[in-house]
Amino acid sequence: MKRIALILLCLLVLSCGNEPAVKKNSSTPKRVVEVPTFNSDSAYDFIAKQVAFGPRVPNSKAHQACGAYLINTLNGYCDTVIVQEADLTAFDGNVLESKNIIASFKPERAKRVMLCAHWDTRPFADQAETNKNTPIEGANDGGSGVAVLLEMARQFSMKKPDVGVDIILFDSEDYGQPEESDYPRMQHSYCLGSQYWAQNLHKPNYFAKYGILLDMVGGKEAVFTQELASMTFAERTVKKVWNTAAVLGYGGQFLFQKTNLVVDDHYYINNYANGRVPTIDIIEHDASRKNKFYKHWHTHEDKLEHIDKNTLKAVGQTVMHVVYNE
Ligand code: AHN
Ligand code: ZN
Repeated sequence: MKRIALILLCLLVLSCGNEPAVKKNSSTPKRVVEVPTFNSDSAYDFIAKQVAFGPRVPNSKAHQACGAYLINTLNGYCDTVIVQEADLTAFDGNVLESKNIIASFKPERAKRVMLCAHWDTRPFADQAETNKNTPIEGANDGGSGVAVLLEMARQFSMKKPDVGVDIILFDSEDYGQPEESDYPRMQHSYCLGSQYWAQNLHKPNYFAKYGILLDMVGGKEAVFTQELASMTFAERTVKKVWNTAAVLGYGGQFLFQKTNLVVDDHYYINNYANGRVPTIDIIEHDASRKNKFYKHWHTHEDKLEHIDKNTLKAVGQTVMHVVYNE
């Protein structure tokens, strides 16, 4: 009997000492997150789908149809979709029936990130030599950013990131006044949808840790530099994204090189939304060109055939890695 009591006592002592070898505290290394693979074939198909509607110029049939397609597609992947409608007056007096599309994962989560792109395309080709007044296909300028976000939404639907995510597709970004224009000069004629959103948030107290804008992210051998407004308002996020790209092997496309201001959607988000969403711009920078952007920028050559899946992959995988690690 004594012997049994002794064995029981020993077992008790042993089981009490059976604590986990590593205590969970602040010194525990950061958790390792499995990041799904960004599928660039799927992203490419999302560009093809948009381009097939025709140029997505505000107030056109193609714009209307593509908007419906984007809302429907995001509804299939995300928890909620809010459509913010606004009539926005362009430099030429046209009132653009605009739709900002806001699709969310975990809309109740306080900790969130915002990812955005513009979905409309330019009504002119003012950088082209001929037919400057006919619209562009906008495979890269309009199509690519949206497509990368749609593919990310598809991935998020299969494996939700811990952080809340808002994907915002801005409208009426590219109806800006051409340099040669007979209309009186209008200030801030680009980015009408994001200007409206930044001054009329879709939720009154909307806040995100940071925002990432994707613009022209499908060009062959595109390089992305550290643009001034991104560095001024969201330097930590620029560093996080560029360091992540380097770790993933995309350092050849994400250059640690500082470049001049680009007045893009992020500029208005940073300036008008009271620092609620410090936002960076991932936009192709071409040092060899006077316009500094994608080589087919605002020409009729901005077509699907010039889209490079490797660039879509570099951007999509990098941003996904950042999001899943929040
Ligand atoms: C300007 O051309 C003033 N900003 C560049 C914004 C833009 C146009 N992104 C794509 N198309
Ligand atoms: Zn453009």
